[in-house]
Amino acid sequence: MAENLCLDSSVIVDQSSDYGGGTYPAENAIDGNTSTWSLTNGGAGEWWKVDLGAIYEIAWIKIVKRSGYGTRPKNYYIQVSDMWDFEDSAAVVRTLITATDEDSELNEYGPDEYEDSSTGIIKARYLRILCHTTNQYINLAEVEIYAEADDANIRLSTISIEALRDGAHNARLSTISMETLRDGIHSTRLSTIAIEVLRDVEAPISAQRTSMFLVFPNIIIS
Ligand SMILES: [Ca+2]
Repeated sequence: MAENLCLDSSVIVDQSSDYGGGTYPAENAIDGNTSTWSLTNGGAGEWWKVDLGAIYEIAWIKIVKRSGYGTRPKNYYIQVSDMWDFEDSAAVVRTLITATDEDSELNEYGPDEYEDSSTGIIKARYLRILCHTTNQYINLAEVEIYAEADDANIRLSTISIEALRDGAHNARLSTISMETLRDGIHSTRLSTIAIEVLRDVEAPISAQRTSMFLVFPNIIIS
């Protein structure tokens, strides 16, 4: 299981305003305790944001709202950026989720979860929850962010090689199949590679050496 990046001591958070004069700071959303929560005022465009300290390939975001207050907020974006100042015109902001009144699933008591699809990997250092309607409080028990497993987590689980020889020295058919099993964040991803090599048996092969290099990049096949 990957670690929740937000629990790292170097992570910085901020929020647009502090309800109750700082009684419920932004840090309460990353203290690993769902019974403590951050809380903004209910003004216009309230936000909560986090600086992970480095760029990560984000795979899974989980937002746990305060128990009993699943509609705080209920109309919001989850956005990532490569700049801390999301308001900067030069910032590249990517909206992952737009939660609206009509989106009952995201507006229930949660947790709200977002998982990256295999069509693209989110690379970001900064994440923001931004209300897109007024009179919305942001009341977060916990925000959890998990990164993609690194390449070391690609495990070659099965290698089978079948070589059939015809007579004394003619290689005929070789089959190499491999299964790679990737332990993802909370799912198992499986890919299979099969290679067949068919050789002409008419021409005797006096000596045969085959070298094969297989390079496994960040394979993710759902
Ligand atoms: Ca908390």
